[in-house]
Amino acid sequence: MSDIQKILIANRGEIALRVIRTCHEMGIHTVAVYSTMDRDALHVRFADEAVCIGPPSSAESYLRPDRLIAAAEVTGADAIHPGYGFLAENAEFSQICADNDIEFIGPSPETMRLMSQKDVAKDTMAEAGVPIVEGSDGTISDIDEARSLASDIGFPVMIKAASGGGGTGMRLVREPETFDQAFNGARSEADAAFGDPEVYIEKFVEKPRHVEIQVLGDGKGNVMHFGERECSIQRRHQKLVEEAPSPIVDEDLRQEMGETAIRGAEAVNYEGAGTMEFLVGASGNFYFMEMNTRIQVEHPVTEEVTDVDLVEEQILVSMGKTLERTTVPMEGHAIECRINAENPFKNFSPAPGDITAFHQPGGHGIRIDTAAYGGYRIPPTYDSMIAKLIAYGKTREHAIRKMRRALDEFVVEGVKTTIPFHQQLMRDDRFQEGNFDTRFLDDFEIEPAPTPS
Ligand code: MV4
Repeated sequence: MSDIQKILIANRGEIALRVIRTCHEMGIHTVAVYSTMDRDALHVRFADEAVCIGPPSSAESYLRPDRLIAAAEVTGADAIHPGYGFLAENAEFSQICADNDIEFIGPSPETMRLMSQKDVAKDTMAEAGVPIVEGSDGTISDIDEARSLASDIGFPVMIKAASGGGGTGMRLVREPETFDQAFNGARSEADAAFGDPEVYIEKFVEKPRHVEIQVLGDGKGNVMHFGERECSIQRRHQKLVEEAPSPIVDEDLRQEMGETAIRGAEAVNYEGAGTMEFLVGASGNFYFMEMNTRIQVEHPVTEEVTDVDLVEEQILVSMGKTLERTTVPMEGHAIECRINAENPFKNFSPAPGDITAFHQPGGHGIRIDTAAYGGYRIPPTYDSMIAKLIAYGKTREHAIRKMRRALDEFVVEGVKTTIPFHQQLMRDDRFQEGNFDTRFLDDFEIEPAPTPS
């Protein structure tokens, strides 16, 4: 076991605070980094030390490996926790950390590189016996070859960017007549976004659910899983609500998906926390989509139902802890609502500004992960998430009741938030029945805001 005494958190906002909290519980010293925009941010106050790493622009601060390494060197930090976003899935950054004798809390650069190429990740998982969606063997650049393959697979098909993730460079093609335009469009979008036009093709899975399995590996061949999260409530590939367990996953499917996820992660000798994303079809058929090599925004719902601190586990495996392949039972039900500074009545348009009043709910079964406070100015520069509200109950119904009550208590004044959207969703019949897939929000009609009389 190599001891870690001081961790630099290469992030901001709620996730920086989240990591700082666990470090302090473990007796580990913390170093915050911040842009000049974040001078008054809570992660700067709660860390033992803080280093300014540049101007507001992420490209000149949180995304600068040289400045992060310099900050680690001057403060004597022996490890870097990347959080999510920014450099969390950047293989080059994790290599730079290694080159400077700083422990990167996450998988090896090789594993991160492998999983960042979605076609390669898919091949790797297929070889490990993980089910994948039928499609092209790797990327395909010749349009005639691609069109003929699409016909062989059968329409509808999806075209996906090899360097993608999210929905960028992705096209659904329902009939052969529109294939060429979609193929060229996907390639140029991928090239513009990632500097890589390569795409691959697969059969379209109708009305899928997004279900992901939380895994943890020790880098010595041992991987365990912590069950699934249901993440189908998304809008334009941004998750808004996540829950654990999934209303459609029973103990048999959980075991099957869990063992599949372990097999996949073991095949790449996975180290650290990771997520295997699956599409689940209407009959419980599931297919590997991609692997996220970071701690995710929605990790708290898994923590609530397994009673495991996943950030602590990340740090322990980085220190050399050996894992045992025990099953982690899930108990109860947890739901997370993302509270964003966005106007849900105006197409979720960003709404940065000053929080003039902030009262967060509390009480039994309620957890809030946030870095916001009354008087805090939400910068327009970074992401719009200002809080994660997590409700835990014995059953899904209990968790929904607690969530409704907590949303009704939450006061955020000065900026528009997604709270009214969540209040309506938690009262929606289909949501309450657990009867939804990834298209649910496409035709969810939000009731207009009550006009003040
Ligand atoms: C798919 C699919 C249907 N069939 N692949 C969207 C983002 C990327 N990570 C994968 N995505 C999808 N891939 C096949 N073969 C449907 C989606 C998809 C989706 C997936 C998860 C959550 C929300 C989604 C919303 C639209 C489409």
